[in-house]
Amino acid sequence: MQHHPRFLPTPGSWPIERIEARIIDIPTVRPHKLAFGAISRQSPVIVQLWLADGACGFGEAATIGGPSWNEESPESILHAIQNHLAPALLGQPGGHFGAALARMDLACRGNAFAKSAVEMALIDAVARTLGLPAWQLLGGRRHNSLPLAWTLASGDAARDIEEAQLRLQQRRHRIFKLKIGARAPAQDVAHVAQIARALDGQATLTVDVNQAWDGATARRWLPPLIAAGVTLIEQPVAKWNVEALAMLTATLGDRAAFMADETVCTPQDAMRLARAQAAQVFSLKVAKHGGLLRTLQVAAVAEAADIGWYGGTMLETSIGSAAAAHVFSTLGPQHHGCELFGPQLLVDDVVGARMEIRDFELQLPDGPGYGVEADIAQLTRFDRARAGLNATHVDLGRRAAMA
Ligand code: MUC
Ligand code: MG
Repeated sequence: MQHHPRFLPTPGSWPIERIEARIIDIPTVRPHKLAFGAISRQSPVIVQLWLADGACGFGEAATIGGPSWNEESPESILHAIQNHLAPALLGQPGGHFGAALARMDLACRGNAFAKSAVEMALIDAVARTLGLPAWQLLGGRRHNSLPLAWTLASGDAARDIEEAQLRLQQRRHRIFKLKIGARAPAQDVAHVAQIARALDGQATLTVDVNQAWDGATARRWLPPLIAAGVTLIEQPVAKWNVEALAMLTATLGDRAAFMADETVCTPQDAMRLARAQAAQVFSLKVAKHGGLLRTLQVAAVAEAADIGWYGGTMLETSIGSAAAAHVFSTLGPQHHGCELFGPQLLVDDVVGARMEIRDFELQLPDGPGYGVEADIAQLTRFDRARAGLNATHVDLGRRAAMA
């Protein structure tokens, strides 16, 4: 009987030869204030993965405020990659993405952000060795551009209004997401209403409460926010509080759309939310889902359950943002745009040319891999190991002072 090798060698299946990861620290253009504190820099983990033919791909996982947004931090991501995920993949065939994910799952439970950075670099490397844009490996492109939101989170209404007006004038953004939940709800409502009045119908407004409210607070304070002009409400309650999210969707969902963020990570989370009819939109983020392929799985549950999608961000550089743009470009029409504005919030970037923003839309990149070219000199410049920075991520002082 003829012997069949388990994996037939194909150009995309060169073995994985080397995986390196580093933390880079890049300041933000202004303090970015969220319910849990203020950040003044981003510290993404950048992964570089080489196949045996020399092709090299890049991946990224960014957290917000170290382990403040969810459990993983840049340091835990780096540790998981160096000690568990990279050893599990070395020597494995590059193009077998599902098998690579399964090996990473065996080597390491959870750690979705860490896995996403490795998988992102793997798909980039394989796409590059095949000379294809990544979207072609992810099901094919359905969008060439997507409406691009900007987050107003300076904490100061006058500054937020100035920022929004400039971006409207530049024809860059007309969807604005306001971060609330750090102050008393009445103050948040006044802040949002002031901005809504100033923008007077020129923009669409979203609020992101980042889990800060309990169900009763949300039920009490969301109606005045909706009356002020907010049309999309993101993660008003704790990630575990699916019952409250379902109650809000049932009672207020005809006046504004409710979007799940922290509460929808795995495909199983997506199923639970769909069954509970707890959200009308899912914010999709490559990192929290554990990679591009699992983003497609969560998006598939959304589509099957008549739930819309939104292209979320963890404020990545242009590497992670372009990878997300590729997967979002393959999704269906029931969307609320995207917020891949991370590069604009950072003082500098780690690629040659950034993705273009034109007529309020992000132009989804083409070209091999994710269509952006990593700049090694910039990666070296911001490398934490070289700069000797510590691991402080979030200014909790402001929050503590308000408690
Ligand atoms: C989040 O929770 O959505 C996305 C945009 C932004 O300003 O913060 C993030 C995190
Ligand atoms: Mg959010």
